[in-house]
Amino acid sequence: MKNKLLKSIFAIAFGCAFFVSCKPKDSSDTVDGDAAQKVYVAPGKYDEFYNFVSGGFSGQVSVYGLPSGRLLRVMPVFSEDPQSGYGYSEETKAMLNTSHGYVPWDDQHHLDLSQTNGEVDGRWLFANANNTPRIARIDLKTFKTAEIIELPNCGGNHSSPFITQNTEYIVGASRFSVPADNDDGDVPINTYKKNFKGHLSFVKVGKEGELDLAFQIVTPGVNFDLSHPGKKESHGWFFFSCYNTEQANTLLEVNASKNDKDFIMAVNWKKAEEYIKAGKGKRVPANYVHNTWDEKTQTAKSEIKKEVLILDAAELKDICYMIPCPKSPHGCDIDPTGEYIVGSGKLAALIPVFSFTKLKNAIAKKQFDGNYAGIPVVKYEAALHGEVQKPGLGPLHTEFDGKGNAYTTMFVSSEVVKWSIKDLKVLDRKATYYSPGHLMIPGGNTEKPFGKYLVVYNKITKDRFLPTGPELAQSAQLFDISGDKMKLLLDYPTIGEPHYAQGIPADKIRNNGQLKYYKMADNLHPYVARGEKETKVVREGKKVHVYMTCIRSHFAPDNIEGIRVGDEVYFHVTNLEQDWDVPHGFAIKGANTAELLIMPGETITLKWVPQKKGIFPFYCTDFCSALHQEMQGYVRVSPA
Ligand code: CUK
Ligand code: CUA
Repeated sequence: MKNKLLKSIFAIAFGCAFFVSCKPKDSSDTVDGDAAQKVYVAPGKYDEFYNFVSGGFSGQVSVYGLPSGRLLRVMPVFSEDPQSGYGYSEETKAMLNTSHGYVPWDDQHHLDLSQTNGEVDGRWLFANANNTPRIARIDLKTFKTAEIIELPNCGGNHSSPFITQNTEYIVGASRFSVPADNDDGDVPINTYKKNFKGHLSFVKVGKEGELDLAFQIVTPGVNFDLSHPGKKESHGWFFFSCYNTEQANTLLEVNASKNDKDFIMAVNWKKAEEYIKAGKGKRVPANYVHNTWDEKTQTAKSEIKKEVLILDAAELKDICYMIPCPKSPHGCDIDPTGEYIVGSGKLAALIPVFSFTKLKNAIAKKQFDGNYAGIPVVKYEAALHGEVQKPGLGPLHTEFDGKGNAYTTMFVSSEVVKWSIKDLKVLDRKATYYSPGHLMIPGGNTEKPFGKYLVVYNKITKDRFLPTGPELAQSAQLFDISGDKMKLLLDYPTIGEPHYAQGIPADKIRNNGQLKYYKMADNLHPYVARGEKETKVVREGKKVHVYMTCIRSHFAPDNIEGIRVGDEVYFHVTNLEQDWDVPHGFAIKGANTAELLIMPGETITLKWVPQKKGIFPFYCTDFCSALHQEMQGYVRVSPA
C-alpha cells in the first residue's frame, strides 16, 4: 500500500499523468432512483446546456448536450480533421501555420467562454494549445475556428486561455521555463537557473474577437501551471499557480517537488498596463504567427509577427507577488465574489484558501518573507483566509455554484468534495470513477455560475464502459448539485482526453445569431462559381483550376478531361444550396488529402497532383438526396 501511494504521488507530480489510483471504498456507488428521468431528453427535445469539452491529445474541442451527455459535434481546432477537410483544404491550411511551419496536431487542455460583466455571453470559445503554444478563438455563430495566435517565448502553454471578466485579455503562460526566443538558441540546459525564464502573455481581445498579443511579463524561472482572473474587487489581477520553484531541470530525482511550498503568483495586470502606457515596456525581437479566418473569402491567412513588448517583473517590483502554497499547486481558482483564491497542492492533504483583501493589506504593509529571485514573497499566514482540513487526497481543481459552495476534485482519493467557502467545512463527498482531473459547473469559473449540474472529467475509466482493448473510453460523470447532497446521474464517454470544459445555457448560443448557411451573395471567395454558368476549367501552365459547383444531385462539370500527370489540379467546389443542413462532400480516387465537406454557400478547394494516368472517379460523400448515389463524375488523366 505504501508503495502504491508513493507511486501515486510520484505520478501526480507530473500533472496529468496516468497511474493506478486507489479505488474508492464504495465503488458500487448508488445512482438515485430518478436519475434516468433527470438526464432523459426525449426525442425531438433539446438539451438545456451546451457543454464544450477539451479534446486533450486529439487537439480538438467537442460539443455535448447536458443533461443528456449526447455528443453533438467535434470542432476541429488544432488538429487536421478528415471529416471536414480542416487542415487539408487550401483555405484552412494556413490556420495550422506556426513559426515552426505547418503543425497539424496539438494537445488541447483548457477552454474559456467569452464573458460580459463576468457572465458567459455565448460569443466565442477560447482554447489553448499546450505543445506548440497557441490560443484559438472559436466563433460560436459558426462553431468554426476563427483565429489562432502563437505565443513566443513559451514552452507548453498550459496555463491558458483564461479570460478577464469583460474579455479584455486572455492569458497564456509558459509551463516550461525556457530561454527567450531571441537568445542565440544554443543555451546549455544546465544554465537553467540563470537563463531559463517564465513568460506570461496578455492577449488583447478586440470588439470582433480579434486577438493581439499586447504584452508579456517576463518572470524568474518557474513552471506556470494554471491560472484564473480576479473578479469584482480583484478584477485587474490574475493568479497563477507555479511549481518547480526548486528550478530543477531534471525530474529524475523528483527534484521539482522537494520544496514544502511552491507559489501562487498574483499579477496586477492593471498596474502592468500603466507601466506599458508610461513606456516601461521593451520591444524585443520575437517570431510568432497569427492566423485569421476571413468569413468573406472563406480563407485563412497567416501573418508573421516580429516583435513583442516585454515588462520585467523583477525590475518593476510591484506587479507580481508570490503567495506560498503547499506542495506543487495545480488548480488556482477564484470564487464568484473575487475575494477567495483557492490553491490546490497536488501533493497536499489540505486546501489553502487565500483572501484578496488580506493579500492587498499584506502587500501594503510589506508583510513579506524575502523574495523569490526578486519577486516579493507574501507571508503565508498574512494572505491566508484559512485551510480546508482533510478534504481528501490530491486536490486538483475547484468550481463554484454561486451559492457559497466550492467543489474540488481529489485525484488520489477519487472523489469530488463540496465545501463551504465561508467556514471551510466539508459538506459532502462523492466517489468518482476514477481519479478526476477537472470538473465543470456551467458558469462555474465566472461571477455567475448556473449551479444545477456538475460534470467531473476522470483520468482513469477502468470498469465504467464496455472494454475496447487496451485503450478505454474516457469518462465524464454528471452530478445533480441542486440539493444539499450531490447526486450522481450519468456516465458518458468523451473524445481524446478531456481536461477542462465549459457550460452555458443553450439559449445563449441558440440566440446569438447563429449562422444557418452562407449566403451565396456574400461569398467573395476568389474561385467561387455562383451558378453552373460560371463553372469552367482554366489552365495556367502546370496549374489547373476547376471552378466546380454542386447541388442536389450533381456536380458541374462532371466530366473533366485535359488533365496530365504531374499537374497541380485545384478543385474549387462551391455548394449552391441555400438551405440549412444540406452539405455536399467531394472525394477523388487516390488523392493524398482528405475529402471536403462543403456547407451551403461555401467554396472549398482540394489540391490534387495526379501521379498516374487513367480515369479517376469522384463523388459526393454526404448522403444528400435520393439521388445522392448518382452524385458523381470522372476525371481523365493523360500522360504528361
Ligand atoms: S490539467 Cu488536466 S487535470 Cu492540463 Cu488543467 Cu489539471
Ligand atoms: Cu451531395 Cu450526396
